[in-house]
Amino acid sequence: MQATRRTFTLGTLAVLLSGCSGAARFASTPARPDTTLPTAPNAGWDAWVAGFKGRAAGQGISPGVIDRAFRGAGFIPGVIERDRNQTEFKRSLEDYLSIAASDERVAKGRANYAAQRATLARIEAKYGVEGNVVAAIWGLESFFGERRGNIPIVSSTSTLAYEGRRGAFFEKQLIAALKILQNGDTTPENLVGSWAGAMGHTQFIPTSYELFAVDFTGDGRRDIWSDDPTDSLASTAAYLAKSGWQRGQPWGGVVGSPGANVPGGRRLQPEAGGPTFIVGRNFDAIKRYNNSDSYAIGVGHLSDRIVGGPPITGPFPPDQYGLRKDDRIALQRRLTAAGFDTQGSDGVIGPNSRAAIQAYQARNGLPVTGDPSLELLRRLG
Ligand SMILES: [Ca+2]
Repeated sequence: MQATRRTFTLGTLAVLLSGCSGAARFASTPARPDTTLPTAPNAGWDAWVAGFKGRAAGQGISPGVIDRAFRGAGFIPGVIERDRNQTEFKRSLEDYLSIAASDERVAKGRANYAAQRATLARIEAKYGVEGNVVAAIWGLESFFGERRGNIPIVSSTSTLAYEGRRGAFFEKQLIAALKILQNGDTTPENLVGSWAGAMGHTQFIPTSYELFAVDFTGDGRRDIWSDDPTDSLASTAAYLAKSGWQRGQPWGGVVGSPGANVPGGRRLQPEAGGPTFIVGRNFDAIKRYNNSDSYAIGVGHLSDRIVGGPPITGPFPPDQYGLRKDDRIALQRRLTAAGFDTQGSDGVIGPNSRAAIQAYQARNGLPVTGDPSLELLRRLG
């Protein structure tokens, strides 16, 4: 289940909230449907829904809840498009960490951690999960609530159940979503999330919600969709606690760093030529949230940075083009200075950097590949 989640996250970024929560401060604004992914008439989906309604009723969902949930719902072609365009492309750990613990995310992490300190302390007292770790997951999953997604979940999950690559998985998500509505935790209008059904500040899929979500504000609703992140943060701590989190123990760290002093820890070198980590049970608990070494290292590292820890400097191996991070940063700066804007210089060669390289190549009569190279770096020097 969790292996499926990883593809939904980290791409997907703070509302600076004061330490006090409450209905007055977080007056709920109804979610507006995502106009970038509109529904379209689809007779096959209609027929599928007709059959699904019987199966949902068979699982105890009331006809009234089912009818209301599907009122206004529809097939979303854009969701299928995104599902099909998912590539198995794997980022290097260095690139991943550059994004997961970017200067902006670390700064917002510190501000949000400070703003939520009282809430996070109460959550830690109840679930035994440190607040900086919960804040790090919040930062990776939704950029501290900024990117929660506003695609209607009944439409997205029914679209994927009908025509996606993992139909049975998404039918389960849809049933779990209907149970959320039946339970009264939120309304059909507010039941929104990412195109792949991940919801709220920490991007729970409906079945994870069913297992782990908690009401921490005390209003009787497990409201992870609210602008107030309290229930989401507590639900995340509850998830980690049930996954074996050990309070007071480091997740791990680069060999030789203080974090590497993990009782019962083991060595992990994700990439040849890259840093070796010592990781422990808390690393494994984070992987239960999202089954990826890079994700767990990213959460652990961001959690350290939020409370003042230093960056991981490597050593990391050069990339497939023979460039190290300093080279990539220099390339981005030189391209930008030459009038080919890479939209920042974080050392990660993404679509903006590739477009800038292509524009430079085209202008200079070079083969237009979009690929960085040491030769290009020298040319621009
Ligand atoms: Ca609540």
